Amino acid sequence: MAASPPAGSGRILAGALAPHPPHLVYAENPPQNEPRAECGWENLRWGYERLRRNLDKLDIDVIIVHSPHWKTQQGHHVLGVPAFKSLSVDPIFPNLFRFHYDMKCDVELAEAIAQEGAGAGLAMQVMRNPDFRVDYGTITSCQLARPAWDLPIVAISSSRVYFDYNNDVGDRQMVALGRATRRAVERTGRRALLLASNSLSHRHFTVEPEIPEDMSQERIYHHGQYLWDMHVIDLMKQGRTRQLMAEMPDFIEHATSECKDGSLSWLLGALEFPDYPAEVHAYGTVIGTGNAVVEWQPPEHAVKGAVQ
Ligand code: 2X7
Ligand code: FE2
Repeated sequence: MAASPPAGSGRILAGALAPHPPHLVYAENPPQNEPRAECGWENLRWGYERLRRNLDKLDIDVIIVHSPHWKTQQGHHVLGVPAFKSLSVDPIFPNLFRFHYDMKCDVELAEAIAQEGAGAGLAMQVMRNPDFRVDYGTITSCQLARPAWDLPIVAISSSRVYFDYNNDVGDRQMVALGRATRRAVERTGRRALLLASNSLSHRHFTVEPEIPEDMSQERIYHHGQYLWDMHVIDLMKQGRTRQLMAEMPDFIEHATSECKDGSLSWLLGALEFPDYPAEVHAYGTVIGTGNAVVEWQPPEHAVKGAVQ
């Protein structure tokens, strides 16, 4: 970043649940991705288009993304190198995602998040390895929310706390990390967009169709998980995010949800548990997993005429 904005003037302009199935990037055919697709998963991709139209009206200067696919064993890590350029290959779907990324990072804000998190008793690390390969969850959510790659990123890892302890301990840490993120944004004067990169229900097919984008093969995997997804989305639409947090440990277990990696709990903590309605842009499955594109714009700086 050029000059640092005045301290204390920062705020979160918007937050989004921005799921990262690499299939969505594959289906869009951006020049950075090597494989070519005919089409696919339009419902979700058009939902992302609506999200982008809303976000483009905001004066955002940084994107902070929490990704389930940068898994760190010891605490929560943030990227602390000014730029990364390399090839990201999805380990499960190398046929769909071979993406040449070139991204800038906001190291000052990353360090502020690490400081605020440590001050709240969390184990925090700043990742300083310039050869580090950025995970596909971070890249996919950023590409779908802001394909121009014109803003610096802060990427936050998914610590194993849910797996080492339990869902309640995991959620408590992620809410604390969300609040630490908010304090860091305010202290450093940033105007931030926050992306929680996870899917909702996460049971998926074990055999890929011969043509990955053959939409006659895409469907809800399990009715019980679908009902959970609808319930969770309904709570978001009603602004009942405290109830959503209370039910999160059960949702994670019953729907094998990717929320177990903490991204959504982090976002809700950072947004101080919105009681205003979320804007749900899309819901759809990708290899049977449930994915929703959801936007929260705090009412004090919501854009008039946003696409609803
Ligand atoms: O990482 C993912 C995911 N969360 C959901 C669907 C398909 C692929 O990758
Ligand atoms: Fe994932």
